[in-house]
Formats: sequence, C-alpha cells, structure tokens
Amino acid sequence: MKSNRLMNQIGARLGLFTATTAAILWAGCGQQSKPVTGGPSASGGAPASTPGATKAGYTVGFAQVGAESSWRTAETDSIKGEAEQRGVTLKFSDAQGKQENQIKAVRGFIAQGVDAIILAPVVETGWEPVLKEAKQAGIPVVLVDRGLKVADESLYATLIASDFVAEGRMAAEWLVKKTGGKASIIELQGTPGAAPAIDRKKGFEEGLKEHVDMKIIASQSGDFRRSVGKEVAEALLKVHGTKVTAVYAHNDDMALGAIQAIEEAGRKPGVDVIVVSIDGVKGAFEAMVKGTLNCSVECSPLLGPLAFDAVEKALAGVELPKKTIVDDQVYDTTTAKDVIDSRKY
Ligand code: GYE
Repeated sequence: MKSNRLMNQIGARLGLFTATTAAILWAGCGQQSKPVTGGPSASGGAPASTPGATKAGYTVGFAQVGAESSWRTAETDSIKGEAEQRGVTLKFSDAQGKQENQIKAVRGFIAQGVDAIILAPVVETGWEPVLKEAKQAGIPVVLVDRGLKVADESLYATLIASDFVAEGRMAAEWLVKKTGGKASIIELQGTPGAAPAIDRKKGFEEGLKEHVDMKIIASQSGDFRRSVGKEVAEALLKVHGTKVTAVYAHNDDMALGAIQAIEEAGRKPGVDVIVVSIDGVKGAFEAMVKGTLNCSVECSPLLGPLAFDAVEKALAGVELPKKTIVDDQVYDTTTAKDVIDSRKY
C-alpha cells in the first residue's frame, strides 16, 4: 500500500514510529473524540507549527469549496502558503460551491495517488462513499473549517474548525446587550446544508431563547456571498420596512452586502439597523471602524499551519483528536480600531 511506503519515509524522518507501528495506528484510526483548544491568536495571527515538523517532499490534494467570501480566499492563501513553506506539493481544486465537483476532486486526488487530502466540505452530508474510497487507498483525509456527518468517524483523520454554535451564541448575546433585549431581526443564513450555516443558526436561536422580545422576523440564505446577501436584504427590507431593527448575517460578506441594501433603503446601518456578523475579515473591521457594522465574531481562516501539522502526524501514524477547536473572539465598534492594524486577514 502506497501510504505504508510514505508513512515509512515520514516515520523514519520524524523518528517517531516504525513503519509497522504507523500502519497499524492509521489502519485502526477509530480515535475517540477529544476536543482540544488551540489555534490562531486573538489578533488573527497564525498558530505556531509543531516544532521540528518534517520538511517532506510529499503531495497533498486540497479540495476547497470555492471563493464565495473573503474568508474563503484567506483560508486558501493560508493553506497554499503553508504548503509552499514546508516544501509540500499541493494540488488545488476549487469546487465553485458544488459538492459534486468536490467529490470529483477528491476522487481525482485518489487516482493521482496523493499522500493526503485536505477537505473543506461544502455541506455536511453525502461524503461516505468517497471517504471510504480514500480510506481504502490508505490516504488520510484532514477536514478543515467545516465538519461533516458520517456514521464511521474513522473515515477522516481529524477536523480543525471553529465552534460555530458558540459563534452564533456569542452574536446573539452581543445583540441582546446592544438592543436591551428588544429587536426585530433579519437573519441571513449561509449556504444551505453547510455546517457553519446550520450551527450558527442554532447557536443564535439558543442565545435568544430567554429573550421574548428578540424576534427573528425573516430568515433566508444569502449563500455566504456579498451579492446574494445584498439582494436578499433588499427584498426583505422591502417587505418588512422600518420594522427591521437588526440584521444577523452568518458571515461578514453577507453583512457588507446588507449594509449597502440598508443604505439604499434610506436607513443608517449601524444606527437605525444594528448589524452583527461572523468571520472578522478586514472589510468587517473597516466597516466597524466606520460604524456601519456593529459587531463581528471572529472565525479564523488561518488554518494552514494546523492543517499541515495534522497531515504530517496522520502520515506518521500519530493518533489525532477527532476535533481541534480554534478559539474565537468578539469584536465590535468599541474594540475594532485598536486591533485593525494587526489583523492578518
Ligand atoms: O464563515 C464563510 C465562508 O466555512 C467557516 O465559509 C467557513 C465559512 C465562513 O464562506 O465566510
């Protein structure tokens, strides 16, 4: 099996395991779930890589969702940059938001005999067959930024992502405080079926549960895109008019689109309509400094170092926790100006 050969090489380089030990560990990769905290710093800085990580000439296929948001572009840059720094040959695929394209890309990587695959799954379900194919070929799959649902967790090595439910809850808690517990909210959801869309909705609703005057009056998908966020906000503002006092967007790009729509509707974003979103991208910090966006919950896309640390460990047969949770922080108009210059994405 080709992965045995590679694990042999990497294992020898790392001096951690014999090839046999490594092969046994990976083959029995039904590791238990063990959430650990770690990751990008509060100011969006990259996490430190494992000291002494191998500089291997191995090949990784990265099946990316697409380029729907500035967050996504920053994640792509982080993974490409880290591959280059480590001397890893990276095969990159942009699925243009379509799961079928992503599945094809993963199959292509398997056929090309890559050593490992990094996958950012566009939606949560439908991955079993292709992940089984990767496992059969002995190719470890590291999931980044979005989780997926499979009955058999040994089909992937690990997931490195933020806690999206917690992000939604933080956005809700911030909004409750800001509005004194009374608001008529438009929710702009992410891509239907995507882990961050499902969980950010859930967390937000949980955060509003005790507050009867916090009402979501409309909730629709804006597909994590600025242009769609704007269109949807425009339509909803037409229907609900001045009743709308707040917008909650599952990402900054949609919030920035909604801000334009609010302005075009003759209202003041950040004042007449409170806007809260998630990601903490540069454009969001600029809008917070201007006062048009009120709050953004950070979600770091700088996952390259953690992703390749995980790939190298998986290839060396090191047992990985099923999930590594990246820390997130809340920023708003009062704190944004102090940190905007140190933001890395
Ligand atoms: O928040 C959004 C992007 O999966 C965490 O996807 C990611 C999300 C991110 O398009 O901007």
